[in-house]
Amino acid sequence: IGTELTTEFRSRYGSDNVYCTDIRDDVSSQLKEEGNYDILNVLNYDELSNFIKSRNIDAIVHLAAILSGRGENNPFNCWEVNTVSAMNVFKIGVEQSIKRIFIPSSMAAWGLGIEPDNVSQASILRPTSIYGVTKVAIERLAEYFFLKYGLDTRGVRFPGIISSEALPGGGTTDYAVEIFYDAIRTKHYKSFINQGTLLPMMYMPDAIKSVIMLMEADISKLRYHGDYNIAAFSFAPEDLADEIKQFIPDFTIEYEPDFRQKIAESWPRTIDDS
Ligand code: AKB
Repeated sequence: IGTELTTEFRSRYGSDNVYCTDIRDDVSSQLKEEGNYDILNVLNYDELSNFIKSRNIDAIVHLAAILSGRGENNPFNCWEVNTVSAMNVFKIGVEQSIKRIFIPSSMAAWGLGIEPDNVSQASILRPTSIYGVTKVAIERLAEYFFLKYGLDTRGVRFPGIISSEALPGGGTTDYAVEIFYDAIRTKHYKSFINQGTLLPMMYMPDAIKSVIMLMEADISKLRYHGDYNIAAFSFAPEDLADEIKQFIPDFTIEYEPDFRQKIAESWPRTIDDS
């Protein structure tokens, strides 16, 4: 998300007014060359705080996180990376009177006890992945800091996001991006998500638009803080394979579900974002 959001922010607000950071240096050369780009560890409170203060930053979009698939390899590390970094952002938000913060939540916030179709804003949040647990914690912290200090944090519960610009990064919905690369490279895809597993998805430009619309909205219009339901469309792996076959007729798909299948099955099939 950060890759494409940075490009959009630079064109809307001017490159000099946008600071893009990552812990890694292996991002696209476009990101590095077309504006500010710095290496930063969001778990290091002092480093983050000084960075924000020295540049007079007044709004933060915090996207660093370990996603649902990778999170299961080391739940303790996932908790640390996702929640400690968010807590650093909340603390700096309060201390430096940051005007607005965006931290995305995810459909991973749902799990046990939901109606899988048209899951509502108020549905119970009992995630089964550690990533989902961190997202629920961050949603609730966003609300808490708003009530306590008036800190303006906003967020949406993103479905799987499909980008043509950046590779997926350790999520359960990664299959829906990987499939295109394998279709072009080998005309075959081995899906770790099973046939018939319907999941909510969204095209990246729509996700970017949602962040901008929410960030620019007047606070008086907001009823929620870090946890707006948002939806686009839902499909299963075979639906995507059928579409790809229209362009690559000899494309084939096989199914070899792994541990991510269980995570996918705990998520809603469709989301009510009314
Ligand atoms: C993941 O699969 O972990 C993410 C998400 C739904 O938040 N794409």
